[in-house]
Amino acid sequence: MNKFNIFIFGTSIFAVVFGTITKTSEHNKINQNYILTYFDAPAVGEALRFLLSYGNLDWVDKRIQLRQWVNLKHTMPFGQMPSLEYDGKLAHQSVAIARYLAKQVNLTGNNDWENLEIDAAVDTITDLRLVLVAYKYEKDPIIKENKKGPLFNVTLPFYLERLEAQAKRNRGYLAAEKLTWADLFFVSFLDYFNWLVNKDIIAEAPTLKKLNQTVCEIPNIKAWIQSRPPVNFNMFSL
Ligand SMILES: N[C@@H](CCC(=O)N[C@@H](CS)C(=O)NCC(=O)O)C(=O)O
Repeated sequence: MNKFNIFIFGTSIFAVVFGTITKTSEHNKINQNYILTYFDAPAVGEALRFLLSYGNLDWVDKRIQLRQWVNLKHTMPFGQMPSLEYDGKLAHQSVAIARYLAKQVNLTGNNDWENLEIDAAVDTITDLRLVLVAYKYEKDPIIKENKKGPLFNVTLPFYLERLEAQAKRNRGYLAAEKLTWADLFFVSFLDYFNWLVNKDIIAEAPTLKKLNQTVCEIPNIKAWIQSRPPVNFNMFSL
């Protein structure tokens, strides 16, 4: 090897080493953790916290107080939370995020039809949530009183009888005859639903009660429930 070749060889080694260092430090700049941003409440964010905990993923639980929200709202893709940050990217829409996380933690169906059943269960739970929220936040006391009978005597039994039957048909789960993200989604909402209507909505649904117990006893979920900040719904009582 003459002097020139040694120079070229040395330069190449330097380029490779330097390039690798540069790439690594750029790579390190990108945050590989998931950052879940939501209000300091369960509601629409809790299903995502359940899924991140279930999969033991590396995640940050970023909780926003109402007084901070005014300065943060414009940073969210559609002005709402939750959002999920990952690898320099920002996602929104809780159900889309939940479906993505379910894929990461293997809580999806085994085929397209099972995934359809899971999606339908999740959409049904969202339909129920919207009914309960509309009742809870009805400002006109007369309209609220008029909604009470139909909600408690017709709508809630309608949903719960069907969800109970669905769980019975699916070996105790909401879809696909196995534990899926629909089950975590449902159980994550239960405390919130009960708070919205001030009653235990699954009190007379033994299969759903068992499902609640099954999900809450999954070790990673149990650990999350035990370690999470105190549950606070009142921040939504605007
Ligand atoms: N479809 C959206 C709804 C999100 C949503 O309604 N977020 C509410 C909190 S639960 C929010 O950000 N409210 C504050 C605001 O709109 O300024 C999702 O599921 O992510």
